[in-house]
Amino acid sequence: MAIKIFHTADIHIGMRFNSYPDAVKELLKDARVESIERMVKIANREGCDLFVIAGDLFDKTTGIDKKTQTVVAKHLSRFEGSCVAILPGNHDYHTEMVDLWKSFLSLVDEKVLFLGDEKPYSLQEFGLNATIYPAGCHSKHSDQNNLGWIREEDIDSGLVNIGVGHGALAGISPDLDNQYFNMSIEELESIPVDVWLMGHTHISYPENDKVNNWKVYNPGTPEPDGLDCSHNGNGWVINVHEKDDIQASRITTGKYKFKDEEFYLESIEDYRKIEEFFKEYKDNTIARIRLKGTLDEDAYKHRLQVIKNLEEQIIYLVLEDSDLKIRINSDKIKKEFTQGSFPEQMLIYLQDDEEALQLAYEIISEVRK
Ligand SMILES: [Mn+2]
Repeated sequence: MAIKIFHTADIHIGMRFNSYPDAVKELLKDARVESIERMVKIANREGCDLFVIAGDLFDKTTGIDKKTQTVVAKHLSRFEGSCVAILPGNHDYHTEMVDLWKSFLSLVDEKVLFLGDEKPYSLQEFGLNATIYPAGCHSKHSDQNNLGWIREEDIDSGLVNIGVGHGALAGISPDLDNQYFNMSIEELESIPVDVWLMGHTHISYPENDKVNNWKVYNPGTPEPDGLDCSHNGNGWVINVHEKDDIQASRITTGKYKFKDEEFYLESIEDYRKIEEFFKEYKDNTIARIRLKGTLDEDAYKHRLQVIKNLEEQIIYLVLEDSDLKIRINSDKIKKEFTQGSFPEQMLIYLQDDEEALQLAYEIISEVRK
């Protein structure tokens, strides 16, 4: 009866990363393919029988070159368990018109089972006492999920029954316009399969790293894919000992880390906050930092040195410092304005009210441009 499953989804091979410089773009693109290799190694080490990709292995249905497809097929062929089951998601949906799957499935070995239709897929021929019930995608968008046919099925409770689905999980991933095969946890739980292996939502579910007898799983993407991704990439290892004895552990699978941070600076010492934060992030990090606050002129200029050091430490840094201001003091006023002039008089007058002084200085500087 026992089956050990490695569950991933949303690898999005072919994602372009066009907002990054070429060298960074290539690293991020390659990382998505490499994540397959890494996950297969983990699944082998864990002794998994079944490797499930619950949709969006590919980012799109066109433009995935043959070489990339071949490398993905090769990585999957290294899985030492019995079967690799692949569900089409809403990015790599399946129709007769889509050549991607025809092409890719001609490259994979006989362990790969493509879950392209609404029907039960028995795993007996792979030596596993289990059946998969898929709810994949045949289009990019749909206001209806594909669970309907499974509800009508006579599910044999003597086998391990595995639901594999792709769509927005209500309350967990946003789907405001109801266009991503929306489904609720309650709806999934009401169907008498033993586990649901989901994809689409890019964060991991449930929250705990280890759970017992849990039914609905979503791994989230295995490789972080942008500044809005705050996790390190995950997959689930789900051990179905018996139908009522299921243990699952979340596994970290990602290579790159994205950090989107804001720092408030009031003095030159505050740059330490940045150095401190990034201490643990070395070469596998991409970051955006937004600097806010007000600094004396020398401290303000020092930001360039701090940024330079950080740029050398991590892979790529985006700096947003338009909200970081230079503090206005009497020296600066004297240096910039003619003595006795109206602006000089006004700024001196406002000297004790830092906020008003800053504002007046900005307005005057704007007018002078
Ligand atoms: Mn998706």
